[in-house]
Amino acid sequence: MRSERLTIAVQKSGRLSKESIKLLEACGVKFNLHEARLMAHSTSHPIDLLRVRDDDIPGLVMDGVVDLGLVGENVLEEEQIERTLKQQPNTYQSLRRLDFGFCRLSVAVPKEETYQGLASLDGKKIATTYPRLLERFLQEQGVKARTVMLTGSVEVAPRAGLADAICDLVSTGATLEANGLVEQEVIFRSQVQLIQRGESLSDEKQALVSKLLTRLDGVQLAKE
Ligand code: PRT
Ligand code: ZN
Repeated sequence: MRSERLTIAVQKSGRLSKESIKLLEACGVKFNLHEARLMAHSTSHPIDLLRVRDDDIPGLVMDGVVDLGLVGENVLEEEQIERTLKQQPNTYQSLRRLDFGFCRLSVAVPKEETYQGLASLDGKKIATTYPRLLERFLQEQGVKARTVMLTGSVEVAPRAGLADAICDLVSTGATLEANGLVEQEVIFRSQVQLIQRGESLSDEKQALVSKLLTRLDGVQLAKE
């Protein structure tokens, strides 16, 4: 039997963790967080938090393992393209776009390279953690470049001779600057979304989600 507690997947530790918990708490949901634990139970509502790596959140929602998730659109869209190609479960409902986790996925090239538009990327190797988003962009733009998958340290790939350019997340631009890279193309803009699994929830759980959304809208409005 399915648990009657609403389960929400959030990032365990990283850029989205604090804001995710803060948002839920601002909605009146209280938690007893133990740093090391995967699960956290709400002391005020029938809600359980599942604290995982952000990359796992879209899949957990699409597989219906959790009811809701808070995740960046970059990770969400990458997973959806991947699952669509592999014919795996890929549905979810977007409930709200939230005002944190803002960033952009951009192509950047070493500053000593002359860049004359997308044609300059033809035949080049581009290192990225988001190969599906990058490939979709390249295909749409008719650019024939190769993608090199790296899960970390993408910004050092050109200097290390692993790639000619990179496609990575940017917020202030300081990391690109520090690595002698120049942002040339923004291929995707991202912020955090609250998502729900595609399959319907029990009436009780859906009623709790509606209550949460009402509070969330109040919190977001108060911030404006
Ligand atoms: O361990 P886990 O897998 O959960 O965490 P992670 O290390 O994969 O992710 P984390 O915590 O770094 O980022 C989580 C999410 O935050 C991302 O998926 C984005 O949705 C969002 N986000 C917002 C960012 C940034 N801004 C960001 N600037 N994620 C990463 N960065 C990195 C970027 O990759 C680059 O290394 O910050 C650097 C660039 O920042 P600037 O300010 O120098 O431009
Ligand atoms: Zn991650």
